[in-house]
Amino acid sequence: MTPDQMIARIWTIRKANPGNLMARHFDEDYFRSLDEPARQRLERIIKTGIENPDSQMGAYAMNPDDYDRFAPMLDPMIRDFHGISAETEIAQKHDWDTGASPCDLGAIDARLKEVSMRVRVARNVGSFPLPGAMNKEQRVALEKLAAQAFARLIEDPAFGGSYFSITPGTANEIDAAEYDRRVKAHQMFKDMSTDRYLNVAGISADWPHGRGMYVSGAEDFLVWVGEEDHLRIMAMQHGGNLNVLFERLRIGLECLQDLLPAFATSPRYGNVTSCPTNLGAGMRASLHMRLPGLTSNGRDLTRLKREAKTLGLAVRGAGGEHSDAGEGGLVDISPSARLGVTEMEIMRRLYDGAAALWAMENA
Ligand code: DAR
Repeated sequence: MTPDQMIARIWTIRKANPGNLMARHFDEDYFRSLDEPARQRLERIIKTGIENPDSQMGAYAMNPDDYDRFAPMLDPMIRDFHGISAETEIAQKHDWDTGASPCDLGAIDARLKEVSMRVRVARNVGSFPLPGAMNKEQRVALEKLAAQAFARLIEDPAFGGSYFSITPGTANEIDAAEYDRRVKAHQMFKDMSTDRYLNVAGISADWPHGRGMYVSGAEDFLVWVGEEDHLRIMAMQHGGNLNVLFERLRIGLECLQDLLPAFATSPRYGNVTSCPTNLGAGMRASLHMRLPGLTSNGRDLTRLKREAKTLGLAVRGAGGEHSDAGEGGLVDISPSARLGVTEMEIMRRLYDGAAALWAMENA
């Protein structure tokens, strides 16, 4: 596709898919002001949004410095998605003081002692390209680095556990049956080669090489290797006490930080991630709740999404991104904000939002 053909296609997408932030903020003069190597780099970043017009963001960074190198194009998209005005200075701050503010949903209602909670952070090792631009050797090399770190975690009684690789021929390789079992258990990530957004961006290339998952002995601390980011580090528990959940993540994250090369960070955007939607804290905190009243028993999420949005929450099915509500109105709710908010603000918003939705459900 020539530059003129690409630009014409973007204008068509801008009209037909107004939610596509890449098309909404594409600046032809800026693009044409770039030299050929820079144009090619930017085309790789926005290719997913061109070939998938229904994209929300429509771009994935290929290298940690893309966010600064292509700020005239990416910053307006980032501000639009994260709700940050052009006048506001972006300077990501961090707060992991998990004991400062009690957030125990079980203390609100005993029935909330059973909610399933998960909080994950995305991290990328700064000395590698981001997943969209890695070759197979780099993917396997990164996995080897991560597996060495996990070996140290496995020796630690506070973690223990195992590392499961899906890279053919590796010592920790699991077979297809075990892989499927772990996916069904909501532990391992799904086959990325079926995701058209990730395929176009190159993020799912070389599947399944360089991919795997660490699971702690208690199965409450997991690390995905080689998914949309180099690492997705997560804690998962039942019970409603968000302080305990976040503290588990904080401890595990600090251990990994000490065992791995430096993570990619930006003074403005905080943790650097493949997708601009994950910048900042790089955190998605979520919990599953049964809200049959607010979802017409899972058949219609319209009202719940409307109410949740006023609380700064996003709603999706319990089966992950692009899934429907589960039995009895089982949904996944999570704070939308990730950039410009600290980890503790995210925890508080999840707690306050879940409490408010529970009150609406039982009004
Ligand atoms: N397909 C991408 C998804 C954006 C948010 N979700 C992520 N990063 N998993 C889009 O631009 O729509």
